[in-house]
Amino acid sequence: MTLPKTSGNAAVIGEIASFNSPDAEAVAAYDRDGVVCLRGAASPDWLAVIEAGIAAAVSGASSDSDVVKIKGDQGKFSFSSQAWREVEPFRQFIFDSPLPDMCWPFLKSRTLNLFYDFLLIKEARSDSAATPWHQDHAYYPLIGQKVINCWTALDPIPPETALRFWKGSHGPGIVYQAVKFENPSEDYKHLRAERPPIPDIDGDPEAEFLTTSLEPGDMLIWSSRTFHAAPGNRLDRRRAAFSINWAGDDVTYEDVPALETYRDPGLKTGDPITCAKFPLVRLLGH
Ligand SMILES: O=C(O)CCC(=O)C(=O)O
Repeated sequence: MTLPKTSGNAAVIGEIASFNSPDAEAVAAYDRDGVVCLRGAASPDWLAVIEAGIAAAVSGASSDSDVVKIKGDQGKFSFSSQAWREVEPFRQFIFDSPLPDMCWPFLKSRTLNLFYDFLLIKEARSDSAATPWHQDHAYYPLIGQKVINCWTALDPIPPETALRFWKGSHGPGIVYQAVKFENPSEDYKHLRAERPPIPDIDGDPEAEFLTTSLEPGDMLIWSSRTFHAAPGNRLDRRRAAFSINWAGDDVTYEDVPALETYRDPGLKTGDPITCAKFPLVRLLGH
């Protein structure tokens, strides 16, 4: 499979390991690679619920949202975070669907906390809406390893618009600097300069990359420390995803500058994150 590159010369070489359920083999592949795919994780009925949520979110129900039109592109891209607090269908999907029980095993945690939801829509021909290499964790005021992103495809996602992952990059546990998405050559506004800068991933001859095509309902699960990137959407149709970010029992809050999406004014450094904004969704034995 030949894919357009984010930049540089390294080839994409592997397929993300795929499973039908979060069994021991799937968890072992997640531990090894930092990403796995659960095929058909969201049923057509639950996808319809998410679509009802999107209709509400894009008509103004979600206050933490943004629409971006890059000069020269025909299509816009838009994103929305923490919409579950305002959009009932998103709340249903997060709390009432099989989703939490599908995601929980990957954290190997006594607890499962909702951190935030994220809706990402790249409209048809949002060619320049590329996502640079980054680790989700670089943006979070969180300490701990047990944070995962569970990203459900809402449209068919062929190789030319698929996410790609740097295999095993979660392994060392290092959090690198955050990149400014709109302009990677400028500093991110909450940059933590004490962290190492992102290495030249595409230029690293040792780096192995993983990707896969997705159908609606397929879910990628990755560690918040796994580097990933994605191209813009050159297709003549929407490329959308709804992701839920979960935290486990080794995670505590760090009171440092970060986007309000990820902060709660009632939490202090060292606190467990459970609060109305980051609720506890599962507790072992209950
Ligand atoms: O789908 C994309 O383009 C990027 C998604 C992503 O990087 C994320 O959700 O963290």
